[in-house]
Amino acid sequence: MRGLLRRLSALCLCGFLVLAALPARAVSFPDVKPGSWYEKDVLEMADAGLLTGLPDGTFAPEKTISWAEFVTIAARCAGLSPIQGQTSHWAAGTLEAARLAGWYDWDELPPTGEGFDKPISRQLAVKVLMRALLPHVGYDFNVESAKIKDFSALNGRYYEAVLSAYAAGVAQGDGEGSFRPLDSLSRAESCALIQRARAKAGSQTPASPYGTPGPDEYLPASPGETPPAPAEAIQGGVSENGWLQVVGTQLCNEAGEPVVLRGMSSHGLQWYGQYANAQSIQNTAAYGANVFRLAMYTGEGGCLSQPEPMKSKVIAGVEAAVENDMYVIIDWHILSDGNPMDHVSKAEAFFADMAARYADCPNVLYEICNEPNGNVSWDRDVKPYAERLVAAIRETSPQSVILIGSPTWSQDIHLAADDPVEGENLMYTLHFYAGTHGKDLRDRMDKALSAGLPLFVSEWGASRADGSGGVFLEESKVWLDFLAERGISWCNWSLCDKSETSAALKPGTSPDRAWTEEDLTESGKFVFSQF
Ligand code: IDC
Repeated sequence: MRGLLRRLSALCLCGFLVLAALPARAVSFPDVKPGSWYEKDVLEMADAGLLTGLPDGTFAPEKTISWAEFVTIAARCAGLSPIQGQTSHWAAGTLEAARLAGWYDWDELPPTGEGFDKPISRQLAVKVLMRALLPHVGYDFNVESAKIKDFSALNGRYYEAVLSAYAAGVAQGDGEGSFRPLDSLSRAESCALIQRARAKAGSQTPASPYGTPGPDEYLPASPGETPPAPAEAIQGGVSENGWLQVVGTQLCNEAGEPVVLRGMSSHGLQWYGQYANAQSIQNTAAYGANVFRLAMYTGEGGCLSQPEPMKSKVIAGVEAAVENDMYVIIDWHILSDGNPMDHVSKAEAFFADMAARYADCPNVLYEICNEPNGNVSWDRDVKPYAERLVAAIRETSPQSVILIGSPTWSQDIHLAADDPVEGENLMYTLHFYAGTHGKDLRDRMDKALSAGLPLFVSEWGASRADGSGGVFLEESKVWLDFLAERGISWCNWSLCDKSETSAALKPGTSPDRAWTEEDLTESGKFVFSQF
């Protein structure tokens, strides 16, 4: 009886009732005007049994589409069947199936139902649609992001979905070229979006469930032309290598021999600072790491809002690295605050303090701006910032290695190569995520190296660029081989137990004891085996 009631109420509530079981017929709606821009898409989808109008027989093209409506249509398009839902909402079963298929995450729409009838944002609609119908579309980050006028408004979590949707021709900007990621979509706009995805999916092999890439989608790219590799790069700790120096493009030890640093980056010290303690850092050394990166976020509750506690964390982290004979990177982790110039005076004061404190300490490297992004340029912002910071550090630390970022999350090394900062022992950071970045970025690295730019991969992940997805171990291996051939040093994101695939530790792992393989995630096992 309850089941019947539920089904009946589902019938009444479902504005977008799916009629897949009924024979195709020509549908019409009084408010879908002949000749309107959406007429064709709406009627085709109705004819295909993917949607109907509202109970009053209208379609309501201008009405905002809800999560439940959008995901229901996407599920029908992808052939995803409902499962047992967690509430009695008419779409609960479909939403549960979609969530478990990885079309969206728990925090984006909790299964408890309070958001089911709320508008779905454009970025989430695109994510759901791409994962439902076109999970393997690749894209060139620079090409696609350049198409989006308001790209800086887009959260990094949605790059993959939105950029691949642009690459596939599924997402298009509004009249002004903006994507407006947080705005809602009308029902008519949704039809246009879904129809473009269906057309594109129709011309491809059938979609497989998100998260299990087809065999040829992520084929490892072969490394490009290799510039001469360093004769024989050595590892080892600080007692063996002493002060580092940059010779040509190569990081070298005090004796001038090529050296490679490999190790972990912390996650945000304000969140996962417990894994930057002496025991955890020692645990990475036990697996062969000779460097540790201290990611001191500036924004997001980091040192701009709590300078003293964050500075103490950094100092404790440096001490732990020194005890373990490791090199250590002090990272000014700009992220949501994309332009380093925004807080240049604070950065100068911080690094001046650190450089004075560690003037005699060969362990320390300074990374002055994690990832410039958004409305930021090399000439106008990052280079002048780097010049000021290099000057501040050099007052007391004439020879330490300084790592410099570049626009587009430290990927625009070509801009730095064209116009590098003057000085000794300067290197440029390149960040990559194996599930997102591939051969294009490696080719760019080779070009920059050929132009004489010293590179340091101070952050990379085996996940996608949003820190989750995958893990992409084959792609990671291609990347690490590429770096090894070129004697390039790296730190992996990240040493923490957060439930995201880039994390090296399983949830709940104690920072206060030695670790075994059992404590490591898939990414952690792979990365620790590569030190
Ligand atoms: C991510 C973390 C994630 C956190 C997010 C926002 O993995 O848990 O919620 O930052 O603070 C970067 C950044 C790095 C990102 C990482 C993955 O330097 O801070 O960490 N990433 O998205 N650049 C590219 C990817």
